[in-house]
Amino acid sequence: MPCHDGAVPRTLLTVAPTGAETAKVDVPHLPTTPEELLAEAVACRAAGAAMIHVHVRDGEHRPTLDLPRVREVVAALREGTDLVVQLSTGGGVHDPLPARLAVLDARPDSCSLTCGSTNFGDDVFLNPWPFVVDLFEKARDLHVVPEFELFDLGHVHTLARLLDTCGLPWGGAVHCDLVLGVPGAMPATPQALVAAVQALPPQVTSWSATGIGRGHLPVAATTLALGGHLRVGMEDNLLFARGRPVRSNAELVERAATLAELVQRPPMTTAQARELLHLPEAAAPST
Ligand code: KMH
Ligand code: ZN
Repeated sequence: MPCHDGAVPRTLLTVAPTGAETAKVDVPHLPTTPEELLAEAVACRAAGAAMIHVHVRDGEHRPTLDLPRVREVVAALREGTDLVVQLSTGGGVHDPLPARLAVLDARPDSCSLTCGSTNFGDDVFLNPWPFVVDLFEKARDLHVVPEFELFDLGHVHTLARLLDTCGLPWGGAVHCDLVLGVPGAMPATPQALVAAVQALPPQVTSWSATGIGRGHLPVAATTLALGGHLRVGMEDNLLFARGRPVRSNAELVERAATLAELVQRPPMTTAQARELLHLPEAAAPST
């Protein structure tokens, strides 16, 4: 459901700038250091993003869940922007569940919370039910707003089970993100998106979607037509168009903002995003 600004419905644009899968050596402009992440966050904010989905990298540009490093990145993003900071609790496919749970101790505004396991290329992205419940309860205890990640129709069903079993998350907003096109999960097609959206439980207050790879634009266009919000970024897409690599996350946000403007649902501000997610106002950034 879009957030309304007077008569104008608005679109939440989330940027996922890094992910855990792409190596810096293969894509040198992938933002991996705290400085690069902050610079990309500032540029994406200017282009219309209101939330950032963050995967942290170590000094060697490898994915890490090291808590001091995660805290450093959260602090840098808070210091330099007023974006809603969402930490990935998915990490990489080889990250142990306790370390993924511990990410919440960095006290982000939001966290991803994947509602089930899925094949993920050659690997398995593990999210057993007890872990899903632990993550939900820890997020609620620490006042972190979860974004429920749904890679498959079964995950939509599991979200319904979770809400029926555990009640509402902290703040009461139920925001989810449909991720389509991971090899092994639901395909990045309009048909799959429509099926998943139709199955969302009634407690859902807002949803976004992202298509991985070549299904990105069809998914984005269908999402806007259905009234959903958008996630974009180099975590999900390294090609801007056939044969043309993405130059920066900001250009993906710019394109999404243009699409949103065209359908008369312009990007929402960070304050509107906080309202949508039932988050308190951000402290003013120091820069
Ligand atoms: N990197 C994937 C295995 C999330 O951030 O919560 C998991 C992922 C989902 O990206
Ligand atoms: Zn992620």
